[in-house]
Amino acid sequence: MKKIIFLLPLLFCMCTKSDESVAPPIEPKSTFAITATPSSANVAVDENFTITVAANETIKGLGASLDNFATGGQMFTDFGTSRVLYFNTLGAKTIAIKATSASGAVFIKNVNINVTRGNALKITGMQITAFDNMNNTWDPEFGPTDPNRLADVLFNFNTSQIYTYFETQMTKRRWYLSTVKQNQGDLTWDLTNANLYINPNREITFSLGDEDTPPVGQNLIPNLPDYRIISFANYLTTKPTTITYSFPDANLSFIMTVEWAN
Ligand SMILES: [Ca+2]
Ligand SMILES: [Ca+2]
Repeated sequence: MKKIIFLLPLLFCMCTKSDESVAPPIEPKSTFAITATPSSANVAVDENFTITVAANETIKGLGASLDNFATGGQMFTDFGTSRVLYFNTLGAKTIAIKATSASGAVFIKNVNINVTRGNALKITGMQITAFDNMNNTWDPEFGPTDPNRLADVLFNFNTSQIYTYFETQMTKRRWYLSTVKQNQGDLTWDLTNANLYINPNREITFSLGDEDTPPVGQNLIPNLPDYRIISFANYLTTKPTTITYSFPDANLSFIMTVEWAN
């Protein structure tokens, strides 16, 4: 930290015309420092881990970021010293932990985590084979034989997620929103490159819609709840690569293509 504090005034001097130069501001000296320790540096998709933060002074503010605070701010809160986190995408992650002391000193500590697949299942494709009023009119502004009357179909996956690094409870949020198949199209989506890795014991909330202009759309699942829960828990031993989900009460069925971990 001392080197950084020294470099900033130096750059300032180099960029300033000599006749306008002013003395660099004197930074208040601080010995405030934190450590941030992950419970494991190698975790699997959807596997919980903790980061424990410790400091040599009372922490008044604490923030975390995956983009070095390019987006989002620091959360000032009365927090514990340990947080449960997880990732649902693969690869190397850098979590920047920013702490502020009671006197306003800031210290940033990076934590590097590598996320591996573990036993995560990968969703690779989706085909809608039936939905309510399929092949009939969802866009009544078009005539009874006009192909444009057909639904412009898209689907959504929600999963339970921790939205910020400081939530202690999971809430359901969007995991994936599909492209739109205009006027039903082929009702088939290649999801190979969508990076849809998920612990097979977790649930997905599936919803299906017709896109309109403006894109508010209509729900294609006619009765409540206007979504259906899907799970892979029944297939842990058989590990099929295609799974058909049918919900006759909603005239809904679809085939999901998946890839199991070895
Ligand atoms: Ca349409
Ligand atoms: Ca439409």
